[in-house]
Amino acid sequence: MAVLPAERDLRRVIGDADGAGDREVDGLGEQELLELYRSLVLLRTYDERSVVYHRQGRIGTYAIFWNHEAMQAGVVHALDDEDWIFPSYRESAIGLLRGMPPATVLSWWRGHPAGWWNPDDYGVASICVPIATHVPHAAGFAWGKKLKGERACAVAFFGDGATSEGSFHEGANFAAVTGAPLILLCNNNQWAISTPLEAQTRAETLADKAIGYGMPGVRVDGTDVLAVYEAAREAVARARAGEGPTFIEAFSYRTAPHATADDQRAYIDLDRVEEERKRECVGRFGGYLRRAGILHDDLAESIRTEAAEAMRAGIAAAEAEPPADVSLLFEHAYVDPPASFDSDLEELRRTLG
Ligand SMILES: Cc1ncc(C[n+]2csc(CCOP(=O)(O)OP(=O)(O)O)c2C)c(N)n1
Ligand SMILES: [Mg+2]
Repeated sequence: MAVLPAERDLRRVIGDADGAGDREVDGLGEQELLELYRSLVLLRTYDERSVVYHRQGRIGTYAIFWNHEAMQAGVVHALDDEDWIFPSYRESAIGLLRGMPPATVLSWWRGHPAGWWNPDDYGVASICVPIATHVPHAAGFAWGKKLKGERACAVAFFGDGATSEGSFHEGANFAAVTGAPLILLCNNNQWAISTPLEAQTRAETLADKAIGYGMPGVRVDGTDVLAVYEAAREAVARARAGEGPTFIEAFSYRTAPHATADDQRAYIDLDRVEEERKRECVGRFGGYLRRAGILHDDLAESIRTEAAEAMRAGIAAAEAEPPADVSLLFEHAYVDPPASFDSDLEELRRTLG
């Protein structure tokens, strides 16, 4: 297999605000472009409402993904339904693009068992909170698909910080050696909580790491949904053709706190954040569609309203779930429960009143 040199230039499809440089993507007609826009707005609405629900005490700590929507939607639209997604906490709501109800994801953030979906129902694995530990899971899963002669591929989402973890290395190397049909989607938002990218690596770009594994590495503008889509579509085609994994570095800048528990004023330059927010991904794609005459105010408003309605119904359904029984904390932990199991549970029930 010939290994392409990792590309240092950021791939872009969407041009400037004045339309200079706008390109078209082969095979994407008006309907597909609007579907992509709907997905972006659904994710954006989910994210913005979730911050409000957190402030209102209706969900727990929440990992904000504002301005990461393009890398998530761009990839999902390049997949077929049979392909699997392995999300990190940053892609918690990616299942919405596979028909998962908002109530399910909101329940997950409420710490309620109604938020535990069956991965098989959506082709979406459980949300992975430990950094990078799902990369080997995705690699093994993809290899399994190859061994079975199935057509499906898998994509693992992880951050810039994750590339410093042993699990990332093991998963990437394993996928390369086995020729697994895997897409390694690195969300390079240049921060791992308060650790900046320059403290993370001496590599000039994260895509350069792909060379060491013997796989192609490409860099795309992570706030350009069409550039992400195009790169993901190429990676999927390689995977299906038996050419193994691809590393995609989706480059952006984190323009929201790491999570609702984070006060980024302690370490980030807020002027830079303001600057970056002006190029946020939903507005950028909206501008592209308007310049192409595909999107107009009424349509944009109805897409926003539809997403807001879905969230209103979602939080109502999540809050209508009866509280989970505390015995769940103990069940499934042991094949043979220890002798103290029953009295421990009794004590917990007494403590909780
Ligand atoms: C194995 C492990 N170590 C540490 C943490 C604590 N932690 C949570 S998020 C995070 C930063 C990860 O940054 P990055 O990979 O860039 O992803 P991002 O949050 O920017 O999307 C860390 C260190 C963890 N969840 N898992
Ligand atoms: Mg990061």
